[in-house]
Amino acid sequence: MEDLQRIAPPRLPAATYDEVRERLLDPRLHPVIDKLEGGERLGGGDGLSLFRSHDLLTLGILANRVREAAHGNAAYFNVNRHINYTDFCVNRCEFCAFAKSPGDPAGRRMSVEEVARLARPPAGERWSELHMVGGLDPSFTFSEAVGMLRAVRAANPGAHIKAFTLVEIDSFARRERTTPEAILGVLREAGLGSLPGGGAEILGSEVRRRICPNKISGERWLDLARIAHGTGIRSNCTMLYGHVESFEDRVDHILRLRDLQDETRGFMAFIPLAFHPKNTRLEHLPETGGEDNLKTIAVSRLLFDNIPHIKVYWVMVGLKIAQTALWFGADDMDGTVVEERISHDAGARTPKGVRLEDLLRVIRRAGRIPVERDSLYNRTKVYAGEPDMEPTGA
Ligand code: V47
Repeated sequence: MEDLQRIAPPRLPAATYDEVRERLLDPRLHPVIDKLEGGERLGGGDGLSLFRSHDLLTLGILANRVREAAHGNAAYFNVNRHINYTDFCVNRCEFCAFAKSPGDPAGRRMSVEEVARLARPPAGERWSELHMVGGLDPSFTFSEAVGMLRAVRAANPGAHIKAFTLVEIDSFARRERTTPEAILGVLREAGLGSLPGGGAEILGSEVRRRICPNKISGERWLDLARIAHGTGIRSNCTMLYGHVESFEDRVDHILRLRDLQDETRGFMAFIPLAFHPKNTRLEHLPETGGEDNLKTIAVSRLLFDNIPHIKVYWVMVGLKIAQTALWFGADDMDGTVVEERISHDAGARTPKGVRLEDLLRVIRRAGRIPVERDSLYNRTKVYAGEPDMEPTGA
């Protein structure tokens, strides 16, 4: 893991493992603490003990130790914009409120000109990253995707383009009757910088059968990530949690990603995505709670000893939980986003985007140091200075 101690040393000394043991509420965590102290990798059983525990503060202290050992007091973010160019999708996953069936008058696909217009920041603003994903839209051809990338690159030459889920890459390869390697090569030449982490959902086949039966399998998603990393393209990985999955499914998902990361080292960040039920075919399910959101961040940090960054996606859990998560294992908050649709179509009550000043305030008020990064996690600006600790709001 990166050593950021030099730039952003922890402000408080981390609790020793003996201090953690003294305050432990859940004795089932003893073996996990022993392993962490001994530098031993946690296994599936440990992951389950952690997920099953309500000793949230212990989970937070343990995850925070790992987070601070790697990243000190830094909290990363970027200045980005999301663009969802088409909501038409043939997959029609049960958890998705964003997708429309091809031909549905409520759906919309943007023209290349419109996407390029959105990619160009207004005067006085800048976006260092454009995050672009869409549904599996049969009317959107691969050559149009390539044209879109070229147009976006011309409209905002300085921005890193993080685009297309592995599900879209698979669809392009099948429709073009070629390999994912060939698709990725053409996209890279047209301006693709990296791949976002969407489409992983829960990798296990039983959950997939229930929530996304038409989507590529978990094995295929992992194969595609392996292929992308093999071509030198880095990516993120996600986990959609809080629907029909069990803790076993979550642990299995995380360990499968961890195994692949041992092989490729191509994942930059892991992002747990909190399920939003409104307007989906799983609307009867409750929203995730703050306890689960913080726990999932903490357990992810503890199990992923090989993925450098754990991103708390403020769009899906809210700025207040995201801020708190900076003490529960998260070191990255995503970005300014500008216009998010996937979780907002499913009832998210967060703003669709935030201003840079808001992100800085949230991070500083958590007692962390805001560090702006590029899409490959190079630090571009450290916003040093003592945080304002007066308790006048988040
Ligand atoms: O793959 C869909 C999820 C993902 C819902 O790589 C939902 O930096 C919650 O992957 N409730 C897309 N989630 C978003 C995504 C992402 C977001 C931010 C950063 C990055 C990154 C990637 O959103 C989908 C799916 O797993 N999703 N519907 C829903 N109702």
